[in-house]
Amino acid sequence: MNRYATEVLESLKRKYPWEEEFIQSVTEVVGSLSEVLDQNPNYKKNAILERLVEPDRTISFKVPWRDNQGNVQINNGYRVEFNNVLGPYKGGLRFHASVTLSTLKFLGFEQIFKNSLTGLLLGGGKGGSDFNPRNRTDGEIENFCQSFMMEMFRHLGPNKDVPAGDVGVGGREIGYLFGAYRRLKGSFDGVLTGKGAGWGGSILRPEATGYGATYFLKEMMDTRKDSIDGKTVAVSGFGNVCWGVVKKVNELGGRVVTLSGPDGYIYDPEGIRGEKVDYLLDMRISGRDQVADYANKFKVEFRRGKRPWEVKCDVAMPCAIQNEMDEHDAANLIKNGTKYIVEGANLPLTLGAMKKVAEAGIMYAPGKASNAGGVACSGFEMSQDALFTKWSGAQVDEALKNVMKNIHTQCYEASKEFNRPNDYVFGANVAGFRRVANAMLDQGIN
Ligand code: 2IT
Repeated sequence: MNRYATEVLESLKRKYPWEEEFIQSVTEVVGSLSEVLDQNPNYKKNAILERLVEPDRTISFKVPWRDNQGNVQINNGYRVEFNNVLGPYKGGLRFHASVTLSTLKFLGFEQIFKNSLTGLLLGGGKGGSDFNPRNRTDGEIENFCQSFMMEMFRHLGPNKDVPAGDVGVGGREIGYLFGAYRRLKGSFDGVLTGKGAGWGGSILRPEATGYGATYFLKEMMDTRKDSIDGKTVAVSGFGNVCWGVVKKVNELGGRVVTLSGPDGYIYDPEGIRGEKVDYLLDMRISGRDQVADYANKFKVEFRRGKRPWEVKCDVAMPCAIQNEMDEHDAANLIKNGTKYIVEGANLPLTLGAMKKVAEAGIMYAPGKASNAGGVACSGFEMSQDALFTKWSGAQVDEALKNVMKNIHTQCYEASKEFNRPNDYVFGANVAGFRRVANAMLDQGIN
């Protein structure tokens, strides 16, 4: 690695040794930047890396709320406003028991480059809470969201910071959060994305991440004169991203054979189609957080405590959570002849898995490129809200396709430029970094 990048990384490790996930994401990005940093000494001279790895500000607050038993519960809430040189801070809110500040710093850092790749005016941020939605009632979710927004609202604004959903935050939660914001602020602002289609949301936003990832897969396959038609796809997760992938893969003639949850995975060799697709939505809203229900309902195999990466598939699309595919899983996929890995989640591959996959020559799309369709559609939602207008589904889909095609081209071209053909990790990091770093140079030290 270039000396400057190494120094910045080492100093970060000394400063935040406990922020493992954040260090992992920075290591992943700066590992690609040696040539670009060598090429343009202005980056070092202006301390671009040092400024990029430190969030503009981190908001941390208490979220007290009352549960159905009448007990007072306390959770931690956060918003990491990382970088806004390319637009308002933009990125999801994650409600999950595992959420820490390190998780949100890693997600916020990724988001800067992802949002940069979309070509839209979107800065990078992320937020959330260690609130665990599992087995909570609708009313409890509402109480929690209202309390969360009681602090969060003062930091938001349509040109300032615009959160969205992420793991544990879907249309229902965005509804409660938006209602609370609107009342507290006394203003109807386009301040959250993923809103209901009837009150400022964009058509196709729920599908956009999964559709976008599948469009990215298609672009990659096109470079090899290959196609999704007839391919077997293993997917993890059972949430929003997974649901979009299943729908689009079906439409393009592929077959999705797995889903997973914290309890294990299901194997449905005939493919997840028809009413089974809609059942994904029922599972999420049930709050039970398990996929065994699918196996019981449709009489398919359930493998408890296992991950889907042991099945034979042409394409693997991890759509659940960070570090859900390790070296061992990657070795299994390689052994089984998997040709493509496309990330729907953020950083689902460990650094070890990424290394294995690269060595095996698998076509591998990192999430900051392949899952950017979600935030891109959020960008479209912001444009619609700003003009008090509404795009048609066809218009959104066309714009989404264009963004994904353009991200693919940027990755492909950047990897070619530095003689690393088909290295999409390298290409995504370089292209994402250059746009944001050049904007920082243009805008001076701040
Ligand atoms: O990881 C992500 O890109 C998201 N959770 C979506 C962010 C957004 O602002 O739509």
